Amino acid sequence: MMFHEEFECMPRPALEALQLKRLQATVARVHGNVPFYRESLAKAGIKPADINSLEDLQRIPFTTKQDMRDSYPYGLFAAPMEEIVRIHASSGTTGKPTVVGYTQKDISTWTELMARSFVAAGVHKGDIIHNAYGYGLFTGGLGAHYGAERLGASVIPISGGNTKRQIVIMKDFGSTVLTCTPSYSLYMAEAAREEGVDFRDLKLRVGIFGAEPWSETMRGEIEAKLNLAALDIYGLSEIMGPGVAIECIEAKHGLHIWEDHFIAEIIDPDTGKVLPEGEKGELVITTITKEGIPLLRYRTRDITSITREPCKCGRTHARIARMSGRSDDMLIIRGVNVFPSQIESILMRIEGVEPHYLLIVDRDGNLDTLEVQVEVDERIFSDEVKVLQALSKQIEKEIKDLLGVTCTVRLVEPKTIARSEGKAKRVNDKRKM
Ligand code: DLL
Repeated sequence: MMFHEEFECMPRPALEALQLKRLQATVARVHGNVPFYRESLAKAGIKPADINSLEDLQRIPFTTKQDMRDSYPYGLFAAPMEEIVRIHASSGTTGKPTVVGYTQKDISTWTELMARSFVAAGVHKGDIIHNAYGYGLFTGGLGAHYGAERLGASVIPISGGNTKRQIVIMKDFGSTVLTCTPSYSLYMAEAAREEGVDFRDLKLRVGIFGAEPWSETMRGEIEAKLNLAALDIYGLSEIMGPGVAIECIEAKHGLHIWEDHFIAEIIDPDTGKVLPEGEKGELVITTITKEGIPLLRYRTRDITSITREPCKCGRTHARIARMSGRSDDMLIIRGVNVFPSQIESILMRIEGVEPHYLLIVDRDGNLDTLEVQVEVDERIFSDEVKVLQALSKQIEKEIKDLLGVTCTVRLVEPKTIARSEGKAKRVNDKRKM
C-alpha cells in the first residue's frame, strides 16, 4: 500500500529531474528573500542561474545550527510573517532554541508526508493511533497528529506523561498504533506490567518510534515487550519535523527519505567532502519545496549512510541507515570515539540487563573515566554479590573488547535510572562543566 504511489515509485531519472527543478526554485527563493543566503551564495560566487545539475549543489555552502541561532528567531524565514501559520522550536541543550516557521503550504506538505510515512509503516484508515509524542513546540505531537487525520485514521492526542493513564486508554480505546519515543515505549511496558496489563491483550500492531537514537537490539526488546512491529521514523524540526524518513513495513531495513521534497547527502564531518554511497558520515539535507524556512545543505550532525539500491517495497526513494548517533554526541574517551548507541547494543544483548542506562563521563586528573550505570532485573539484583560482580566484569570486558574503551559498570536496582516521557537522557558528561 502506498499513499502517493506516483511519487514514491517514480523512476529515478524523473525523480532527479524533479529534484533539480525544485532545487533551482528553492535557490532562487532564498536568494531573493533571505539576506543570509544572498550573502553566503555571493561569497561562494554562485548565482541562482549557475545551478544546472544536482552536482552543482556541492558548490553551495553548508547551513549550520549556529547559522540558525545567529538569525534567531526569524532571520532565515523566506516568507513574510503574514504567511507563517505555525511556529515550532527545538530546545537543544545549550543556548537559544532553533525556531522554524511554516506557511499553509508547508503544513500541508508535512501533513501529506506524515500520512505517506504512516502508510509506508503499514498504518491505514481505520487504525486507532495513540499519539504519545509531546504536543507543543516539539514537532512530534502535532506532526504525527495531522498526518494521522489526513490518513483518515482515528488519532488519540494523548501527548506524553501520566503513563498509567496511557495504559488504561490504550487498552480501553483499542489503540492499534503507538507513536512515541522508543525509550518512552519501554517505560510504558514497565508501567503496564505494574498495572497488571499484558501487552498481548492489547490491540497494538505497529509502533512508530523516533526522535532519539535507538539500536537494532532495542527494537527486538520493544517488539518482544509490546508485542508489535517497531519501526524507525526520522525527522528534525529544522527540516520539517517527523516524517522526513521512515522504514517501510515490507523491508524494515533502512529509512526511505522522501526525495521529492529533500535532497540528502552524506559528508565527511571533518572535511565537508561528499562521501560515496554506502559510506558512513554526517547527513546533510536540502529542502526543495519549503516556503517558510527553506534550508540549503543543512548539517544535521546525525551519522548515517545512504543507499539507492532498489527496495523490495517498490519505492524508488533512497534509504538512510538507522542513525548511529550524532557527531556532537560522540564521546571521546581517552582518544577512543564511542557512540552511546554502541554501548546500548552491547548492554541489550546481555540477559537480565534492562534497557535503562546512563553513561557518566568524568575526568580523574588527566584521565577520562566512563561509568556505565545500568539496571538489572529483580532476579539478578537479589542474587549474591559475587554474581553481580561477575556480571559487571563481563560487561566491562565486552565493552573493552568491542569498543576498545575501559569503563566501570555499576549495576543498579530496577527503576533507579530516571525515565523519560520524551527524549531520553543517556549521557552525563561532567567534563564539560
Ligand atoms: O525529534 C522530530 C521527530 C519527532 C522525529 C518524532 C521523529 C519522531 P527535533 O526535536 O528537532 O525533532 O530533534 C531532531 O533528533 O537531528 C536526531 O538527532 C534525533 N532523531 C530524530 N529521529 C531520530 C531517529 C524531532 N529515528 C534530532 N533516530 C535529529 C535517531 C533521531 N535520532
